[in-house]
Amino acid sequence: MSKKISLTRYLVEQQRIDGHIPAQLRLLLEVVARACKRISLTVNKGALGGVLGAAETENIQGEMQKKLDIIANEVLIEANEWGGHLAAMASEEMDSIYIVPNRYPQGEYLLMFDPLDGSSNIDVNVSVGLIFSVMVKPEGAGVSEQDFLQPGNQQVAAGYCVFGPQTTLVLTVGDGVAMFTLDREQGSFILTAENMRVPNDTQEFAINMSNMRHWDAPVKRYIDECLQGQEGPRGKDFNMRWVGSMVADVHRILTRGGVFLYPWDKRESDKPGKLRLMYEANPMGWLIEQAGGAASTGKQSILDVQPTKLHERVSVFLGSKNEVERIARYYSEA
Ligand code: FBP
Repeated sequence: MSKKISLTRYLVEQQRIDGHIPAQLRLLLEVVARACKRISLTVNKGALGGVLGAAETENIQGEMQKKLDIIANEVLIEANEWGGHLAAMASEEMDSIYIVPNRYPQGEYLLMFDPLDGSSNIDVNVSVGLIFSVMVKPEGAGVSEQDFLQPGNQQVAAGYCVFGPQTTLVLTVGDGVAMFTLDREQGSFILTAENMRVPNDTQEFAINMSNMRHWDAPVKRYIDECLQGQEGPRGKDFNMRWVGSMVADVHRILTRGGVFLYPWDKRESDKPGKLRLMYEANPMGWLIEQAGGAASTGKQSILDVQPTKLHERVSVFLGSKNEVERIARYYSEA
């Protein structure tokens, strides 16, 4: 990639050449990218900026919020509420939807986000990130939580930003997956990969192994066979990686393949899983599918799940197609 193509230029060309993205959506993506830059700088400061540690408040999921969860959430709200491209926003860190105040023009899009994913890694200098999903508000006056409850296959844009050794923004508007790296000197995101592809096969799985005794039979069978390696039914050795930040684990899979599993488990048997459908599983699932991979709950494609509530949880299997399909087959055989 010789010429340095900025995110703005990439989006303008996508809009001009393919007419793939309407002007308002392009603006929205540029605003989200600007917010990512601000959050990246704040995360990067760490203890020097006094931003590490807990915030003494809980979110609707009953999780203790981190200071950076709240800071990142506020940066995204402030950046996006006045631009005229949004009707409302929803976040992991907000109980209900945030409707754009009447003092600003109401737009046609709905933005959902996990403002800081990988909370357990924030204070220990391990990669964290931001995940977002964009949908169109259904016709009709006003906006409500019901307008957000659309299946993932209705997304018009999705992406994540990893705040790690590099700050990397990865996104799709339904025409493949592109990656941009923040050039801190220029202060702009530069295109560093296009048409990212996830290989169909892999020898690397990502799961929190400490939960093994709580898994259901299909997951136990799948991981067991991977661990048996060459001597086992898979006839090949598997490696394991688990960062504990979904953005970092999924970024590795988009970069070199792999399969990510966060299944239902008996610890909270009344919940379908830990990860949230609207602003974790849907955007990551669409990115992986746009890169030739697959995303499943074990029983159906994640993108076909009809949501019933904003902070709904779901079982997640995503990555290299043949592995995700094998896990789904084990569920159908169970
Ligand atoms: P949040 O940090 O946004 O709550 O996300 C959940 C998450 O941290 C994912 O990023 C990650 O994949 C998973 O939970 C890690 O879970 P565990 O701590 O059980 O390994």
